[in-house]
Amino acid sequence: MDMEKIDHVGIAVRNLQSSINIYKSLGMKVSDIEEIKEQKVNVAFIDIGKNRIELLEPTSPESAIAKFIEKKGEGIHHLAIRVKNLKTILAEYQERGIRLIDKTPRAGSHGLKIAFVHPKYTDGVLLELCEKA
Ligand code: CMX
Repeated sequence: MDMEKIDHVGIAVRNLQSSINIYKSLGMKVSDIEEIKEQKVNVAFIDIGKNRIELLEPTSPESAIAKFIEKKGEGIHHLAIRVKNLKTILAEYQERGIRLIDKTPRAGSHGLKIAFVHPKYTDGVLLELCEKA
């Protein structure tokens, strides 16, 4: 199975601009804000060497991020792994009965294709698989 690297760590925040200012005050470079309509979030990325942190703010009370913050508070939300052949991996997982949130790829940031494995399968960690389009 073709897994390349940890693509990013996702952090749920209430107010994206306020979080951006915090990370900037720590000397970090933060990208412009991007809206991902399909996920009902606004995101910004922090590049640290070859690694990235994704800050996520909900754009609707229906957003998974809004529900997460309501239940658990702000903080680390998911771990994203860069893969090749996302469709094939999802089909294989499905065949093996692995609990998926997305059975087919959806649209993520920067044109990435993304899909989530359910945190109940991974002992409480929400895993995102992503593939460069
Ligand atoms: N990490 C670990 N566990 C999580 C979690 C997370 N991020 N989010 C929810 N859970 C747990 C809950 O604590 C709950 O566990 P318990 O039953 O033990 O209390 C369980 O999962 C069910 O959670 P819930 O609050 O009832 O919420 P839902 O079932 O409505 O949704 C989930 C949970 C993971 C299916 C949903 O958040 C989802 O579909 N996430 C994937 C999409 C997403 O997160 N999008 C935003 C990011 C987009 C991006 O990166 O671009």
